[in-house]
Amino acid sequence: MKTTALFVLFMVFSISLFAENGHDLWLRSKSTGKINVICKKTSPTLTIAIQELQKGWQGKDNATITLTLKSDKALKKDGFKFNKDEIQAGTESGILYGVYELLRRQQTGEPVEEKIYNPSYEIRTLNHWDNPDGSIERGYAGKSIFWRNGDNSMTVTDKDKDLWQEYARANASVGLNGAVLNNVNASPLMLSKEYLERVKAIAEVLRPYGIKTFLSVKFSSPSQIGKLKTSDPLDPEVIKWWNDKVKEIYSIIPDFGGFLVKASSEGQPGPQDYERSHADGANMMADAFKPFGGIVMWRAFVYSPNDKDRARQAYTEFMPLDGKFRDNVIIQVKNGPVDFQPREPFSPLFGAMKKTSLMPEFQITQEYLGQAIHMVFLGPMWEECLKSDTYQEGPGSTVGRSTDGSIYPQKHTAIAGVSNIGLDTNWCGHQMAQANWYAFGRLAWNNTLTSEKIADEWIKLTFGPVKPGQTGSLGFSNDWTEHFLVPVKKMILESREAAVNYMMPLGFHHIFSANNHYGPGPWYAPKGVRADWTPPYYHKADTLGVGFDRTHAGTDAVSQYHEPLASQFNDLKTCPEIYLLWFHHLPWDYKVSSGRTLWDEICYSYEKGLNQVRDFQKTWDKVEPYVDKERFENIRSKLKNQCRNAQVWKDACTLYFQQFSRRPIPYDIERPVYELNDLISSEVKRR
Ligand code: GCW
Repeated sequence: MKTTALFVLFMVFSISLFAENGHDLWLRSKSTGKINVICKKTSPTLTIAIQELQKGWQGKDNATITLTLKSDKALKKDGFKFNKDEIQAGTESGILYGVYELLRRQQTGEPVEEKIYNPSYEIRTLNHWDNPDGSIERGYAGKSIFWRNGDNSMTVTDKDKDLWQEYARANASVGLNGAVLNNVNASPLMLSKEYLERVKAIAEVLRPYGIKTFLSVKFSSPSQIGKLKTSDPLDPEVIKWWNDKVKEIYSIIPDFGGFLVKASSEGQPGPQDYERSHADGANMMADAFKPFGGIVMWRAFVYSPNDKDRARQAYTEFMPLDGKFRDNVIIQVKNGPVDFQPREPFSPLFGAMKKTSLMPEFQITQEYLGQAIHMVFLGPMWEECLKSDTYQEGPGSTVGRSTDGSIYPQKHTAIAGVSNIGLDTNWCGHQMAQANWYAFGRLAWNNTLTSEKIADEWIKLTFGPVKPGQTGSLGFSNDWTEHFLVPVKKMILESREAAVNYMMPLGFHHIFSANNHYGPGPWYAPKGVRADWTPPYYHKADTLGVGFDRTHAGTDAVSQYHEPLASQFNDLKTCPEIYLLWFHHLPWDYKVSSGRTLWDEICYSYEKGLNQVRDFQKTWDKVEPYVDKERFENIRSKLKNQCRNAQVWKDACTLYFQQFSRRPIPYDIERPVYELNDLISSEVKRR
């Protein structure tokens, strides 16, 4: 008897913990019952919706669901409504999103509330920084799924199509509806006939999942591939070239989304090469799109080497252009004023440009957050940004509300995330990094969701037991919830703050080594490298103190924020401590709120971050019985690496800054285990 029970228990475990390589993402769940679907229309999208219901149904056996295409004034494009046993939407993609929402609710055990679900943004897009040769700028999960090098680089294989379909499905399942297929540092090649044919093939696979394709373009394309003498946006031949190109694209891809443009930025060509403004450049392209309904996403990521404060420049360049852009131009603004740092205050452009559509750009790929080695859940970072109050139209004018059409009547609303996926089997390099793809999609759909809610869903879908009968609302046993969900969720939710602590606490930013943006390099300042590409420009440490003075007495970047923020950031008494060294240059013995000196607090923060990672390791080891071996080991070995690197960060930064502070590392924290010189020389070798 006893042996049989043990055997049954063994079977249950071996079934629910079968090896998983992570390729199925958060879409692992299988149907446990039969479902009848009534749908009067047929189409590729509706067929997918029906099949998804059949594949994933976890509700009452033999239930009937009706899919109804019917508009309703309260339904936005892509929105849907749950009525009793019915999903109603005005568009086919709305039906598909309704299906995914219903299935997610079944799988995570959430009630299916009968109400309307509308997306926060009209365009919810991934930006792929993929190059035509298949490499990916700041990609850490293998090569591009879209492009490759070699003789057959343009041949579309069945394998390509299968992968693109899986990609499309994953995106649609979280509500994403756009994909920019190539790097913003764009190759003009992308607009050639050959490449457009491949874009067409990709678009065909993505289309039934409601996903539109977009391309990044190089501003100098008319002169580079069009053989024109200039790419001046006001030149009639240039205007004609772009008009013809856009027309050609629509003849190949009739539902093409539009262009993403990085111009007059980091050495990329742009309108400023011809003494024209960003508005001249963007509007010229926007006019070409007008007849087709396409849009131009124009990036505001600009900074010149000569300015004394990089953080001020996007605002300085773009504010005078407010109101000068066509209504099918959206200015794409990174969350912070510098560059996807572990922590930045929000970009002051949000809410400030009142007559121009603005869209947030987040970075899913962890360029500055440990790449595919560190576990850093970015939900809390994006939530922090979206919920930041700009005060532009009084309290409550959050970044989210000032970009999603709630406050300003934008013709188009959009949000972009720089993708973290590649050809790696698990898509993202790190199993946990899948959570960031998921979180971006969920926030793009609903920018008021909490990270806690998103983490909860993702963990249940990604690690929940999958044995038939064990999923769904009844599927999460108390044991699993207590010993897996709760600790893993806590760990994930803490991970971003931990990264800030062991990398750049208290408002430090951009103190990375060289251009790889992985490890610490507060010392990095070789001769000949642009000052604003070296950390001393940002930390400004000397024997008197540390930090960037952006107050009225300094570069006055604080004035770009609406009151009461300008005063709050300017005044040491009210500046949030998380932004202390972002806005202030302070003496080492300045007293922070804990009562410690600034120097001691810096050391304690690094120590805290490192200890947090050590705790993550302990948490993860304890959940071993609840995870399949492959994914367990992947995460365990990554955490080990993360811990070693957190130690490097702590030692490098405390020892480096100690040269200026000339104070002891507080005696009750662990002593450094590395020598500063060794860290510097090993970093120099890696450059
Ligand atoms: O974060 C920086 C990156 C560049 C990137 C640039 C941008 C695509 O280091 O690799 O280029 O931002 O966003 O344009």
